[in-house]
Amino acid sequence: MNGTEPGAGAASAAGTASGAGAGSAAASGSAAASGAGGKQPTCLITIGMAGTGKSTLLQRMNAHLSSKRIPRYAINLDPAVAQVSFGAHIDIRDTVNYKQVMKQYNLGPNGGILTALNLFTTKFDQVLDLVAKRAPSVDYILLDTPGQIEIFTWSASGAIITDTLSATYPTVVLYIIDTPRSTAPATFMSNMLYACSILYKTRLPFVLVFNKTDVVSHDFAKEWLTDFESFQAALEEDTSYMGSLVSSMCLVLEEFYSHLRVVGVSAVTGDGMDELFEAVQEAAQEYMTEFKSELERRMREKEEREAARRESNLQRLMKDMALNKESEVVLDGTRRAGRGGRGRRRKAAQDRTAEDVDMDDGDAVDAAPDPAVEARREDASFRRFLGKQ
Ligand SMILES: Nc1nc2c(ncn2[C@@H]2O[C@H](COP(=O)(O)OP(=O)(O)OP(=O)(O)O)[C@@H](O)[C@H]2O)c(=O)[nH]1
Ligand SMILES: [Mg+2]
Repeated sequence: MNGTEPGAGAASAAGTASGAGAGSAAASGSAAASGAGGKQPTCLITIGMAGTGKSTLLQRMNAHLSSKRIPRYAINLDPAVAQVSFGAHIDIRDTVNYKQVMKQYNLGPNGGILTALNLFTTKFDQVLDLVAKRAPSVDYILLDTPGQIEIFTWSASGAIITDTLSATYPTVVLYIIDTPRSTAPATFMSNMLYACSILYKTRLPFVLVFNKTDVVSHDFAKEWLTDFESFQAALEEDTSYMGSLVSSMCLVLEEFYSHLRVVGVSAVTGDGMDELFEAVQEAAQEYMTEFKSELERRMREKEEREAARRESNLQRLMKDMALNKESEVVLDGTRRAGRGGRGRRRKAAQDRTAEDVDMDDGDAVDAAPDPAVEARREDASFRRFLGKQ
């Protein structure tokens, strides 16, 4: 991981365009949000099954932004890609060699990619540091991900990536669909179920991006998403045993559909880019109005739970210490010698002090540490320690 500028023209565009960003960004519908901490770029995470065109679309988005002189920062999270066609500022392949991961952990390609990403996310705080340095001067952070969609449905790394980014930046998921491959109702439904589970897991604003519209228009999908009966009609032609299941799933997903933004694009021809960035801007706005407050509520709840846990630990500790203090009062020296480690150490210290004082012909009892003072000191230092937890 180096976080250096990409070699291609994108680098110079990103670097030089930052000053011009404001005006041109507004013209193209830049979603850079400004909050209390200054301008915040919008994170766009492309997620989708293998071969749907995520990397090609990212390259297209990068070129689109570059043509409008909008500064952006690109991150490649696919360890298995042979060539990164957009200029990645951070590339997972600089940090993890997934082929070696496969060998070392005796994994197949899918397991290798998943494990490589898991290893990389252990360093994600460093990635965030690099991003934070450039964040004030860019409008978008673009992330390409591998086609192993399970990363974002159940793997730990997916949650770390989406949670940490969305905790700082307005974050939008672009769920990429291969339009020509989704024309069969059952395949379409299966794709929607994936999209739904990703939305459920990430809880982030979502744009459904129907890619490859140069091959097949996404009009059929728009119709199916908004008109239940037309989807039913398509299903009736599908006589497979899945028909009735898909039909009932469709009803369940109606609510999901009602919150979706849908756009059709072609990563190859560049069609639909303006619509895509308009949808992104709306989604980023939704992050600010709905998701951010929900996220902050979840973080507040977590902090409250932590504070309650600390307080309860402290109470238990105080109780234990109060018991110890009572013991100090009632127990005599002989009894103290039989106590646990701290009591023994304190007794030894007292004995040493007594010996020292004896040598000076002083008063051993006066020189011994006052248990009450000591307990107060311990008390204060434990409070400080728990405060840091
Ligand atoms: N016709 C057409 N082909 C496309 C489009 N977008 C991508 N492709 C092609 O689809 C294939 C897969 O594209 P990628 O961008 O590698 O897909 P990906 O989702 O990144 O794939 P993985 O990284 O393996 O998950 C390539 O052959 C692309 O040229 C498009 O809009 N139209
Ligand atoms: Mg790819």
